[in-house]
Amino acid sequence: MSTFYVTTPIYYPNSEPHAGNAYTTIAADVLARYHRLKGNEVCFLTGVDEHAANVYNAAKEVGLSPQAYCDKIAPTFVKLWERLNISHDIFFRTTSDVHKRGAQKFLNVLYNNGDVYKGKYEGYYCLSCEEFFSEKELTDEKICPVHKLPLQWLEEENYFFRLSKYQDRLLAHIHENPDFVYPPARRNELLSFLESGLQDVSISRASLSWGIPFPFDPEHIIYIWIEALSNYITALGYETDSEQYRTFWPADVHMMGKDITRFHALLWPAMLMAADLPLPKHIVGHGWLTKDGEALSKTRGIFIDMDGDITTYGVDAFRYYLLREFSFGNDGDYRPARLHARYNADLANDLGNLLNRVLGLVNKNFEGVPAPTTSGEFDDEIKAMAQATIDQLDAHIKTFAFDAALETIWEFVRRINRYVQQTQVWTLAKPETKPRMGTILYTSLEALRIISVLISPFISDTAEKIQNQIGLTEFDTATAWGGLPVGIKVSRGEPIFPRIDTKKPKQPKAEAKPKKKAEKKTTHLVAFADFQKLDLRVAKILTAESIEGADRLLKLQIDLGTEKRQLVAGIAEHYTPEELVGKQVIVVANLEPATIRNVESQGMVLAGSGDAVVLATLEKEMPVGTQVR
Ligand code: ME8
Repeated sequence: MSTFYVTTPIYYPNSEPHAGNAYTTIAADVLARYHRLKGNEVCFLTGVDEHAANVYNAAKEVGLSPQAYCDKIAPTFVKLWERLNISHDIFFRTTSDVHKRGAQKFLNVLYNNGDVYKGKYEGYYCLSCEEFFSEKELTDEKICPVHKLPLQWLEEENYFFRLSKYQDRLLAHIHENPDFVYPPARRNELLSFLESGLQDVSISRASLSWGIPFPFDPEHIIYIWIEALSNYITALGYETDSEQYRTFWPADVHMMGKDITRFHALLWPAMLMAADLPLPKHIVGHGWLTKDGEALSKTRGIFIDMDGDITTYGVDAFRYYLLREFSFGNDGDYRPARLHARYNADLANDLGNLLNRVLGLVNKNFEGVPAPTTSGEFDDEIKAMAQATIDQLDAHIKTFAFDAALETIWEFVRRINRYVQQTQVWTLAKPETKPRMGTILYTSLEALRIISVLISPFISDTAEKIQNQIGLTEFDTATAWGGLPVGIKVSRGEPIFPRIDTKKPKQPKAEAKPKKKAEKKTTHLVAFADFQKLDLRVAKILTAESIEGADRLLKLQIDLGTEKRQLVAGIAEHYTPEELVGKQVIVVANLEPATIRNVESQGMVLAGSGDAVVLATLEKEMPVGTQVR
């Protein structure tokens, strides 16, 4: 059995956890669950980083000792992880004795190996980052670029770690192991930082009392980052060289946001090199979750209403949205309206309706899961696609492409929907076609069973509900085709994702814009002169192609007579690219260009849009470029 050790950062418990912390922890949870599914022995570590100055200050503000404050906040992380179905094996606290002793032992090793020395430090420091800023990183205003707070000048006698000594080894390691740092863009940032030269880092603080004392000089406490990074080994039992430590170290994946990749990909490996310990295999620095384009920030009060959205849509929809919507390495702007749209389209419609429909047909026409007795069109294609989906999912998980992983599964979900449609299975209830009906329903249910296994690392509650409704009493993790027993009694339970009314998406209060709603109700009359400003023209679609990562969009090249243009249209769910080529459409030719999903759109195609979307066209063809009035 292989082992798999995945970690999240240990978060500062200076306040309760926010959606950014949730994002990282959900991603790490998916990896942990995926590897358990594959039969690997998994250790999933998360926890809190308690000896931080920001924790000390937060405690002071409310008149508590730092320890009492941590004792109050740490459980709020555990509570959130429970709510989010996080399956961690260890929730670690750095105020635990096992960590204190482990961190001291680790520092002793660095000291004894000659990589820690005494010197003087002075410089600008951010209390929230817990980091000194070098001259080249300072702005004129001396403001922290992440927290937008003034930096503080600190001067003291410190111990230093010989980080500079490891520059060449770090460079070589990153060059020789191209998948050490993910995604590649982050790796390139690190390489250019490394090439500009590393300086030794100060690793002790004489001015602070909240922390772990140096083992060989108790006047100093260990710099928070040195202490915090060592949690990845102390939590496993580094101090006593425990069985767990020997089983799981080195880590397979350290998951985190891009803000702290540098600490993990440079400082931490250098510390491990200095202690002669093996290095973690992958450092994954995901993008920044933003709200209205701004970084989430405990200090600046910019947050996502996780609680409200989970209450409305459920934890699985929240997890699904975070991982499906954003490309993991890039920043992503959290939008409740998009969560709503994904809930209804991907979860309620594609997956929920499919399950309901298939189970309804089984219930109506058979006693239990029917036997596959015939073979017919598409059946083999579906079986082959199940295996292809499993393989592609594995490849995407290996590169931390969670959005692509989910898209791959959903392509299969949509294929099964089409299969049901193409075979018109509901028309096959007559005795002569009933065996065929049975095969199609078996194939669809078996596909749904496999889908439930594949989604289980992402949305485990839903996976279980699907299997319950199919009639499986224990969660079946097998992915080989044909595992679904014939004859078991299916139950068509509650819809797994009841549709949430589009007209009334429940929005968090702060987001409600009553003024705009009122405006929508009144009909505005437009002056003729204003209408004339619109340049509507007949155009012909030359090419149409899908846009990676955007299910609903198509990129169109159109001929406007006088010129060719590129447009983006939200019609992918209603038209295939092939159907569109050659069609005449009406476009707004003088709309300001917009960039949609990194693709420029120079105009807009008109369409009737309600439950269906139908392109507006002229009753008869006309030359392209003709004005429409
Ligand atoms: O840095 N979007 O703790 P921290 C996505 N204690 N992820 C975000 C995020 C956002 N807007 N904001 C925070 C620390 N995160 C140290 C770590 S590890 C040895 C010590 C997530 O509470 C992301 O994972 O500031 C980021 O790296 C982490 O929270 C920072 O958490």
